[in-house]
Amino acid sequence: MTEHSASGKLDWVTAAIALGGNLGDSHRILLSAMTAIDQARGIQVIARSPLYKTAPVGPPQPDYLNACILVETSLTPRALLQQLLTIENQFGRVRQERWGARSLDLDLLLFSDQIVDLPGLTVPHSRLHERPFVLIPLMNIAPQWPHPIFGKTIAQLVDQLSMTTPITGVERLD
Ligand code: A4P
Ligand code: MG
Repeated sequence: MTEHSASGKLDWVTAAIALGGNLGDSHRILLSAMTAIDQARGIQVIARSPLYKTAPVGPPQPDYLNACILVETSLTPRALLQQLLTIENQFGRVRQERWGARSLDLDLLLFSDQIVDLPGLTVPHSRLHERPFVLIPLMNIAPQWPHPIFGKTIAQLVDQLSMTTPITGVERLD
């Protein structure tokens, strides 16, 4: 099927990406990573959330900076994730413990309205709907995007989450 991106580019689709980091100069690293993503072939950044200071989820570790971006891309989900992993490595990501401290984590959150379940690639990201440090930045740039599995928009997922757990530890930096 032929797809159009939000701006009408033929065969380009819109995707959402989360950025996070809590090692080194996270402010500089996140902004530089956004630039690197924009410069990659077949990817164009069309919206950036502000940066948010967030309390760590997982083992004890420093606070994170988190943000989300929307991109238009002509890549497949697999090729887009591969590009993100390459950029993580350029920024010195060393994988140690799961959910542990990292200089740069890039997660592919949403890829058009597609559901992808392949070895090493799950889209929508499997924890997207339960993580305030992802949902709050994403709501800033894509409140009406429907989650392809749950059928609820990002704003509705935030409402739903805040009914079960008060959303704390996500502070917008401007
Ligand atoms: N993978 C599969 N699907 C995807 C996808 N949609 N996007 C695979 C990205 N990667 C995907 O990821 C492990 C493997 O997941 C990848 O090789 C890829 O093939 P990873 O980045 O190496 O491992 P990870 O990040 O330690 O684990 P994971 O499960 O991605 O953790 P999260 O969910 O990213 O959590 N607290 C705050 N406040 N802010 C944070 O940003 N981040 C984490 C990491 C923990 N606590 C945090 C934060
Ligand atoms: Mg990750």
